[in-house]
Amino acid sequence: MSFDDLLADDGRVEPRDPMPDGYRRTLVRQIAQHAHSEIIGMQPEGNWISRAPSLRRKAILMAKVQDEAGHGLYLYAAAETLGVDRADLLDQLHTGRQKYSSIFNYPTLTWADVGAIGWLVDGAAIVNQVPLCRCSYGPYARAMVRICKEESFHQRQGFEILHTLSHGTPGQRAMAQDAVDRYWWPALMMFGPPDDDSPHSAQSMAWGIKRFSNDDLRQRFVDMTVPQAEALDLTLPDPEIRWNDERGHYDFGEVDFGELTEVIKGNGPCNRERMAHRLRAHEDGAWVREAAAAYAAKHAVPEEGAA
Ligand code: BYC
Repeated sequence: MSFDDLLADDGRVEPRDPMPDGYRRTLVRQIAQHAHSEIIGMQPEGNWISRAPSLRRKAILMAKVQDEAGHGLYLYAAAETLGVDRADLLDQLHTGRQKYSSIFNYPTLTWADVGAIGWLVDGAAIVNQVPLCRCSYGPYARAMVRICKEESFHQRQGFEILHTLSHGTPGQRAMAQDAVDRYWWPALMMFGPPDDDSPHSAQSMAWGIKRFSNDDLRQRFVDMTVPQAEALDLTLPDPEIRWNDERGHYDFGEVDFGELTEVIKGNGPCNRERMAHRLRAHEDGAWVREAAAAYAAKHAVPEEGAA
């Protein structure tokens, strides 16, 4: 079946199927950015592993951060099915030629930020990623199924942290509110620029890579989150949020997309720190890559038919 017929039939494109160069390039760009986000996303929460307030919280947080490393690996593997090399993708991240999500350039100042990341950042990730389980490219869609299952645990643990804090001492409650105040707007920015300023959306939607536009997903996230904030007894830092009967959605205030542009350009509060840490970790891990390559060479199974 031709590429266009396959898409018209809502079929899945597989690695050996013919595909336009632009489709392949768009997928590599998006999947690589997504993989990079997962591994850079380990840093803000990783900062709190040694300071989690109990052994239980520490064990849960370690498992969550480890899940994110796993998501990065599935996604790099999905990108490799498109004929690119993982080491090259990492090199593009390290030299600033490929991006990662803006959200991970904000600091985690208190324990409540770990709750806010789980609730808001993983919540936004789920809204963005559930439709990607129906992405037209098979390996990406299948990777997203497992990632979304794990993200939903992550979101609930964040909600539970904030629920505990918001029903705790006045100091804990204030800490939870402060974290939500700082993470709300950056979470809305995760969905990308508004539709009118999104250069890739129309083509990605025509190719079935993205199923919904940036603004539609942002609205969906607001609609899902407002009632949850009420359940947490916390407020969202936007006086313009109110239910609109006519639209059947919550109205909300203007997102500062100038801030998103600045963070994407490298001028967010933690961009330099995140990249420096990533580079250091990559250099420190060189011996592991060398050892793994030596082991693989020694234990390589000869291909069938080879002498
Ligand atoms: N941050 O035309 P647009 C996670 C870039 S992982 C940085 O709308 P597109 C999690 C965009 O790349 C979260 N850059 O693009 C992990 C493009 O630049 P280039 C990551 C952004 O691709 C650990 C330009 O702006 N999730 O959730 O159609 C712990 C124009 O944008 C951002 C994914 O990656 C941003 N926020 O749509 C917890 C999901 N927004 O490439 C949680 C998969 C836009 O032309 N990705 N840009 O240089 C997507 O769904 C889409 O790529 C996006 C952007 C909606 C992000």
